[in-house]
Amino acid sequence: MKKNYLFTRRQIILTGLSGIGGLLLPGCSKKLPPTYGNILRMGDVLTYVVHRTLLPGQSMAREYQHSDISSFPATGTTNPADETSKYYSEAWGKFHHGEFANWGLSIEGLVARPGSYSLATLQSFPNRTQITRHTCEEGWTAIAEWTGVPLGYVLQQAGIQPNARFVNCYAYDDYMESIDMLDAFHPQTILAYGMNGRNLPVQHGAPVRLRVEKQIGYKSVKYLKRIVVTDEFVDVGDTGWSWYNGI
Ligand SMILES: Nc1nc2c(c(=O)[nH]1)N[C@H]1C(S)=C(S)[C@@H](COP(=O)(O)O)O[C@H]1N2
Ligand SMILES: [Mo]
Repeated sequence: MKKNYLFTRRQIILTGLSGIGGLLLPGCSKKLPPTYGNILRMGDVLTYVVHRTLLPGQSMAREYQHSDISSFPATGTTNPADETSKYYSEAWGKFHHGEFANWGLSIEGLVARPGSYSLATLQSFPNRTQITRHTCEEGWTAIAEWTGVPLGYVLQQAGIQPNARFVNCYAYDDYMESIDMLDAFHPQTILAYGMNGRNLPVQHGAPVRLRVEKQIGYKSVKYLKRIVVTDEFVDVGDTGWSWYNGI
């Protein structure tokens, strides 16, 4: 394993963190997490603004020891090649069949160099290994070791533009989640291809999933297909889950 990658303060300041200021400006509703017209959801925005202005943005999620690693349930989609599933993906099935040699993660949007990153390319980048606790909104937690490349490193490679505010992550099972720049450049936010010292298993999102350790479990998108950097909040509809769920 190569040494863990850390961002310099300068790199972080130079990229999208300027977006946080914009979030607090009145009159740019497309820049704020949505309330879906629901008065209760106003709390989401309040939590977000309070977290992002009062709390240290880059505090680390707790990391554990090898002896803390637990069994780990697989939830949501656990096999995109299942033809009986509503979320069946023929394309993912073909990549899986070819051991993901032809798989590529597309990075698009507000980047100078949009393109596709193969598994081998992602694995050649500096990596980080972390043992963390996953918290699912359904009420369970589990601890595992994850290995991958920091998302921020890949966004830098792609030439992320200063007006970037959100990173939208699309999966082969039509799942989608977005995160802001503080989470995207958080040192523990990684594109994980390894779990507990092995390749990422199918049921946990092979070949590459997002790990967002500072957010609740549903932000950690499995079966990654496309990452789109944008300056506008993309409303993917009301799943009943709050957009911001920092832990
Ligand atoms: N593509 C995709 N990503 C996903 C999901 C999903 O159904 N599809 N479920 C989410 C939820 S709610 C949780 S708790 C975790 C579950 O990850 P696991 O199956 O590795 O436990 O993945 C998240 N990422
Ligand atoms: Mo979850």
